[in-house]
Amino acid sequence: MLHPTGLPQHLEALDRTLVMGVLNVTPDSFSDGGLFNQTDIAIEHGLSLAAHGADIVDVGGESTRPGAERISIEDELSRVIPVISELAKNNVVVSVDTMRTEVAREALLAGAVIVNDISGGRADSLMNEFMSTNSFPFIIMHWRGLSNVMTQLTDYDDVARDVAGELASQVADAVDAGVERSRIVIDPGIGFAKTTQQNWPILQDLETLDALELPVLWGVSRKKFLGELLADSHGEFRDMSGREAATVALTTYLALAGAWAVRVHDARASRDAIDVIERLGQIHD
Ligand code: PMM
Repeated sequence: MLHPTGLPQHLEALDRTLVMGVLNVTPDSFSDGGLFNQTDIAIEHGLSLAAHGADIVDVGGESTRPGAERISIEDELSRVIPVISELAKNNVVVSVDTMRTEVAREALLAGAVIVNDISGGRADSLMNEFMSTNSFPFIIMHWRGLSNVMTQLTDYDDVARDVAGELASQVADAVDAGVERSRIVIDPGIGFAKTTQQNWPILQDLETLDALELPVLWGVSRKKFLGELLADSHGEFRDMSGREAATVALTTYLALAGAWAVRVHDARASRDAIDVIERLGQIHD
C-alpha cells in the first residue's frame, strides 16, 4: 500500500487501510443532523472516534450536502479551530476538511497535520500554492463545482475514466504549483457531481484510479447511493442510520483492494472490518 510521506510516523508504519473518522462541526450536516454542532460535544465525539479506532479524525465546518450554500470564513474558523486545538492536544491525528487556504493555514497552526480539500485545489486559487509552502499530506478530491450547483454537473462519457482523468489534472496543477507528488492522496469524491448510479462504476473499476499510482481515500459512508440501494418496496430510501452494514461491506471491499483510507462515521465498525482483513493477510506458519 502506498503511504504519503508527511504523515505521523506511527501511521506511515502501518500496512493496512487507515480509518478516517468524520467529525462534521456543522448545524446542518446531512449525516449527523447537526448533533455535534457545539464545540464541547464535537471534541467529545472526536475523542470517541479516536478511542474507537479512527487513525485520523477529519474536522470540517462547512456542510457539503447537495444544495448547501457557503458559510463565512469567520464561522468556519470558529467552528473548527477550537475543536482541532483540543483534539491535537490530546494526541489525535487531525485532518481539516476545508476548501479555504485561510482555514487550512489556521488549522495547521492549531495542530492539524493533513489538509483535506474536497475541491482539490479548485475552489480557492491560492490553495495549491499554500500547500507548496508546507510538508503536510494533501488530499485532492475530484471536484466539478460547489454544492449548490454540483447536481447539474453530472455529464460523463465514462464516469470512472473521466473522474480519474480530471483528478490527474487536479494533481498536475498541484504539482506544478510546487506540491510534492509523494504527499498527495486522491479521492474520487463519491456523491459529488455524480448521480447515485454513477458512483457504482467508479467503485467497480478500481484499476482506473490505481493507474494514477497515488494513495486513494474513499468517502462512501452512509451516502445516498447506499440509501437508494437499500430502499424499501415503496422506493423509500433507507435512512442514514440503516446504511452502516452496507458501509462496512464497502470498507471490507476497499481494504482488500488496498485503499489508503476510508472516511467513515462509525470508526469502530470499519476498523473491525479492516482488522479482520489485515489478520487474514498475514502469512500463517
Ligand atoms: N465527503 C463529505 C465531506 N468531506 N472529504 C473527502 N475527502 N471525501 C469525501 O467523500 C467527503 C469529504 C460529505 O460527507 P459527510 O457529510 O457524510 O461528511
